[in-house]
Amino acid sequence: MRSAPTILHLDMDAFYASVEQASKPSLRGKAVIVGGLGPRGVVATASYEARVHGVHSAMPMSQARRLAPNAAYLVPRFTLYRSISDQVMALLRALSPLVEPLSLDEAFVDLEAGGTAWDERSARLVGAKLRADIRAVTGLTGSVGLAASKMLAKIASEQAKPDGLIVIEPGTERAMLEPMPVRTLPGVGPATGDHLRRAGIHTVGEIAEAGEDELVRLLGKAHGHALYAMALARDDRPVVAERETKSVSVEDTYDVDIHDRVRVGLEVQRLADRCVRRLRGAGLSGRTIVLKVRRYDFSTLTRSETLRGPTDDPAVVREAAARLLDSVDTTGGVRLLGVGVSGLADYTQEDLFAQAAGGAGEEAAEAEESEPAPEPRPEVPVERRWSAGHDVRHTEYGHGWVQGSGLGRVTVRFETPGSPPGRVKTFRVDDPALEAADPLPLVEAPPDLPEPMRPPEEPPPRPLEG
Ligand code: TTP
Ligand code: MG
Ligand code: MG
Repeated sequence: MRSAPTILHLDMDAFYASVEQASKPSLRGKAVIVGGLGPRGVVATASYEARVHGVHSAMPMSQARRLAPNAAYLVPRFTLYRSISDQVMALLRALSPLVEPLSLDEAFVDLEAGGTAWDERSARLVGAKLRADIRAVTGLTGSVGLAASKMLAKIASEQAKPDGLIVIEPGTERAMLEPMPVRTLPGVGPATGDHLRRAGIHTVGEIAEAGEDELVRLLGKAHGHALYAMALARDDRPVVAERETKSVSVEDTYDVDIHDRVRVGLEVQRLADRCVRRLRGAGLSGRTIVLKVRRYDFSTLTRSETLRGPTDDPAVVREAAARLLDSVDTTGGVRLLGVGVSGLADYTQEDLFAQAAGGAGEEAAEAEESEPAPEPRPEVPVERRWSAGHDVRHTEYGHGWVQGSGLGRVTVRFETPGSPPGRVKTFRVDDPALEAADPLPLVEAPPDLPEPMRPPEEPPPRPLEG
């Protein structure tokens, strides 16, 4: 393990809810809950003001409404969150070529590899400047952890929340970990936590005390061994840069699950064609064909096939996708289908889709937009246009957002990220003066972004297979 706290972990605070608060001045300092608003909806996240009432991610929305009846309830706007995420990740890439994003709002950065920090003092300065830059560019707060390993940097950023920075000085790790609950360690979920508790192990210190043999006995070789090492603060995992992907994928989410196997097959063919059009449009070809299927219960699987050489032939991609579909059980229905072509034989499939969704443009982004709202859409198509939280424009009153709609009426609050809190007006849902609008930038004139550092060279391709 390195001797200086030069691994940085950033996690944005209450990310979706903070974006909504930055975008809507009247919600700043208020309880805001973002998630699926239908009868089966769950909370994606809650602002810190709402967390005081006990509301948290993954909670059924109905329970959140009981706990915080006066909060603002909004549906997620993924396209906007992704664009803010891109701004944040660009700031990280200016610090080091080794940036490992874990989700839209979270990443590891190896500052030493970037030459931007080499000891505690320089690391602390970089962390503080990063937080200030994020605020200047996005208007949002993120929390930073700095340590000599990934595990500890992540624990530190969690402790720093919200809006803070914590450095774990090398040498103090074990003393700090000792009193913490076992669940603090990565890989300890509810099941392992219970298992350890039944053996009388509650804290990280007690794991260390129990010894490696006892842990292996309790949890099996691999898990026991890994957990014991982490309890001793031993974590040598490197920060792995996201590789540039020469891949293209398209996917579609369906409003109503598709059950008919023939229809599933046709959709896959259609996606394969669309994918090839994109591939050709970008002047690319690829060797690995990937099929992604999300089933009725949200379980998602990917299947892939690697060809002897790269292709951009629609017939070849269609055939491969059809073969892949043969191996997938679709009884019960399909919510989402995707087809991708990747040039990187050793690229993991989930990453391929995660990145393609970030960079493949509108189709992927739109598919995401409806994702966390599994409940069927309401039957009233006109009101559907006015989702709570979405932006609108009125010919006379200007830019605003939908505060609520129902019974043929829509209530709009007229305000913009840079304005003071605005006034509310109510219209008929079919008022011709009202139309849907794109979100406005959260910060009016963000400062210029610094240049990104170059990612490391791609490794040479693996020998051909398949
Ligand atoms: P998190 O970083 O886990 O949570 P957060 O940013 O809302 O709050 P904090 O980090 O300050 O504790 O997740 C980032 C975003 O991912 C979150 O804003 C919404 C989304 N999300 C879900 O949609 N479902 C979930 O179960 C979780 C945990 C997050
Ligand atoms: Mg977060
Ligand atoms: Mg996060």
